[in-house]
Amino acid sequence: MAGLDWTYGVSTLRQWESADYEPSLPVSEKSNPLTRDIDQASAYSIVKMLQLCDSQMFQEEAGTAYQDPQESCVVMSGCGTSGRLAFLISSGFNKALSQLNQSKVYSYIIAGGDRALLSSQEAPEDDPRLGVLSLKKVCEGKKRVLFIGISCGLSAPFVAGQLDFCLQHPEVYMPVLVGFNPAHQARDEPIQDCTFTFHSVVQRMQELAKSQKAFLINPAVGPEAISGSSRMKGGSATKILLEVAFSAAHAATFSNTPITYNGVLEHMKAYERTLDVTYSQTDGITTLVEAAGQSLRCSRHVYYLGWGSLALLGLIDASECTPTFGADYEDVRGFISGGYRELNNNDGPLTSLGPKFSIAHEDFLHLILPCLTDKDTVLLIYTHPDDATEVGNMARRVREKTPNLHAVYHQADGDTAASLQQDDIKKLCLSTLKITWPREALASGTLQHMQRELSTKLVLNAVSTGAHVLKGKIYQNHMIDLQVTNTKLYRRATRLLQKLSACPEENCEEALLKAIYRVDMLTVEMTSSDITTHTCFARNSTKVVPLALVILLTSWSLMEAESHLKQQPIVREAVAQWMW
Ligand code: S6P
Repeated sequence: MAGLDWTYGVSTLRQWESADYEPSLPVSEKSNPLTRDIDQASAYSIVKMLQLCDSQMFQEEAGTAYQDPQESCVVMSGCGTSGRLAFLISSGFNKALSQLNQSKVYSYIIAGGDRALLSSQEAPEDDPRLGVLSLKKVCEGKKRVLFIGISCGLSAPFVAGQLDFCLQHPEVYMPVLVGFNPAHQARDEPIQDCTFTFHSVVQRMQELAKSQKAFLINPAVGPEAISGSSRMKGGSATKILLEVAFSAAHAATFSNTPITYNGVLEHMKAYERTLDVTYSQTDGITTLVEAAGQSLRCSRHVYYLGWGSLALLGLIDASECTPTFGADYEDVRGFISGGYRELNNNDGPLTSLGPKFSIAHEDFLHLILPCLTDKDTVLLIYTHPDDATEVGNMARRVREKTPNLHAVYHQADGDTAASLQQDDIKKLCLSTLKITWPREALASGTLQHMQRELSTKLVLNAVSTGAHVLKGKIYQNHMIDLQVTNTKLYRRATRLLQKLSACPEENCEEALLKAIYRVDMLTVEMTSSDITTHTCFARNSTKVVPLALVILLTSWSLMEAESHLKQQPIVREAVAQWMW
């Protein structure tokens, strides 16, 4: 805690809004002044910093018009986290429709298909044609489609392609764009073989928005705690915005509740309270961050064992560690009770795709439990009392192998039913994080459930981010060991190298390519290839950015730089010594 002051003034919270703060970057790529020292912080301070960052989501006045989706089909689409949230939200609202005996109207698209729900598939993000093809497939035979393209950074060509297609077919498609940058910061980089950029699509949409033929929902929610990590606030804000909109639409359609400004505001406030309820548990979250950090530091693992849709948040959080921190899929893994039956994804079971797609609790028991040690951290995620019996059984199995067992559970205030079971679970766990939901805040079962999901997302994002910070994967508040697997990440990596080495862009790109192709001298073929070729190749390279940085700072050969990084596996420390 030493040296950190939690009484940040409004000026620090809003510093990023100043016109001269990192002026060349869109909000979603800026480094957040609040987390500049996150790499040096204790677990407790990390959690407090994340809380401050998350609270920025409620600082802005959205002032956005919410529409009632009356059409026969609502499609949500996005890449990476945005696609995963499209899946989570469409599943939740389809369930709500089923409970009302209504047919399902929500569909999701994720770039790279269903495998991207559980694993990192960053390349398809760059492909607008793939976006259009998948949209056409989902909408076959539909007469009216409300299309919601989600791109936190207003940047994914996959989504730009879909929006462009919608704009060309207004008789069927009503396009909506959700993201978290001002419109003028939409990406303006040319897209291969396309006449449009994300920016030009946004401009066309802005024009049509005047006559309500297109909609943009793009409040700025402040830079991410870890620069560019839109899985965090970007993902949370996507969930909040779309759930508020769809809940209002459901209430209007099925219970004649008019959509009012105040109604929407009340709903937003319920989410704001979700942050308060969650972060009032800072000590408990800190314990989890420390446990997970310790496991990762000694090259062991973190396992999330979840029940219901809370488990899906675990699967999502785990899958994001690969692209975000250059982690191995085994470092942080999620499992869901009921496996693919519970997941209910478009393509059904994906187990045949490889070991990382084994996601059922049975898989955990067969594949992981036999080799579990007390250096691994296991986290149970559930709702009490709904899942208590199964959780108790699982806790006993895990406890036979390791005491490093923890629980995060949600419970309604005053719900004392079956608390004996909970006492048993508590005795088996090293720590239990109980999130209690005040009854007055629980307007309806659905809202309650969505709040619990958001709360779980915040806790797990804190655990996996904090643990990787403690492992030394972050420099200042930048991920230095990111994978360079699409254009956005390639550009981000080059910018980061420029910032950290103070070398010209040209040299930074050259060092990046040397690290990608693992050569001291680049061939003409390498330098004349396009970014897609580089990012394709980079899929099989590790430690690309740290390697490029060491090359830039030391003028060492590639082999020397590689062996230096091998001797000092904590990337932050390996590069930090050259930076001062
Ligand atoms: C970010 C995450 C990425 C993004 C994806 C889409 O933390 O790892 O997978 O979700 O790149 O970004 P965007 O800006 O189009 O929503």
